Amino acid sequence: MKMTFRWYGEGYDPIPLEYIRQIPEMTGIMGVLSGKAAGEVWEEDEIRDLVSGVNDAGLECEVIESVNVHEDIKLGLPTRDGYIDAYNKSLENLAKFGVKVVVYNFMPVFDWLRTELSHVTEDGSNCLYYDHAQIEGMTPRDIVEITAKESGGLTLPGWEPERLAHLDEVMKLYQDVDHDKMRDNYQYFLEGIIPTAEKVGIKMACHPDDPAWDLFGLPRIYKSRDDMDKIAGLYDSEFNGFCICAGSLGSNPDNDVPAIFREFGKRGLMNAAHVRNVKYLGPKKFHEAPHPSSTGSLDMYAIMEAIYETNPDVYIRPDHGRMIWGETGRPGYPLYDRALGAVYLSGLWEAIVKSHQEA
Ligand SMILES: [Mn+2]
Repeated sequence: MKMTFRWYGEGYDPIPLEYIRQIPEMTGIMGVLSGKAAGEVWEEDEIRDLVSGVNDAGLECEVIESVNVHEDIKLGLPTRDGYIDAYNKSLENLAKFGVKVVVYNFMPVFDWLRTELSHVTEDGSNCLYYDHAQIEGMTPRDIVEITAKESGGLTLPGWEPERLAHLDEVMKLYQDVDHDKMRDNYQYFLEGIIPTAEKVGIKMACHPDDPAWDLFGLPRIYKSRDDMDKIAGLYDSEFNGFCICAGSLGSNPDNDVPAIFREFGKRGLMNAAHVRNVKYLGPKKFHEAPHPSSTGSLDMYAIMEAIYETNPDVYIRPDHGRMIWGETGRPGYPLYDRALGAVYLSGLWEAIVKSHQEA
């Protein structure tokens, strides 16, 4: 496995690459062009600057996250063909600079969503928190405003101001899109881009909806093992795979997270992995936990073992972290707690590798 770290880029991420490089066993970043709106082409010179900057810091940039899919594609609007062409152009450009995997999502309107971004826990650290009872009294606009206010001036993925200006209009358009229609639109997108991904050698890795249930009546189609099976069936190719995110799927205790890693690893469809823990507090209520198994609801050893036994070369990263030791910054993406997470996962990995050698 290759341990990586999400990094938002110069001017967008308060964490210097040098600090990421100092995390033991860190090999690279999962990078992004943070200034890009969904639908825009990722140009060669922009990608070159990103990749060379990361390489100069002694890190690899083989995985890109958040080449965002334009809402018109998800809605199936006539304008989607132009956006699919742009997406293909971005893939072609990324491949020229050694990118091997692109993580993206097909979530309607919202990326991951929480009701509190700095929920104080008993040890004084703070973390991302979700309570569905709070959502039920809110409109989509309320949750957007809360998120913007709590994010400390940093734009969260999926919450770019230019997308939100059209929120009411987009919510209305989704009234005609149910889960099946959403999957049809997804299939149209996959038919448009997977041939290009295959040609240029980039494996696509779709990230789950987070949390793993429907919200505001929107059709969310990647919430469970069965959803993944349907997505895999939309376009049969190892280039149409998943970024399996333990914390996102783990928000719903009905999901057997280690089994999902194992099944889709075995099927050759685990193209990237986010490995983090989540603490289940009740129905549709959780907070994000430190990475170790003992502090949350997921069996992290079982997850890492499933990865080892099915796709030991996969790109992995710790996912959201808590704010600890007085750190401030982008909610969910601090240095310290994610570094602890990376080292913990590397420790599990060493133990698994050695125990398998001795067996
Ligand atoms: Mn994730």
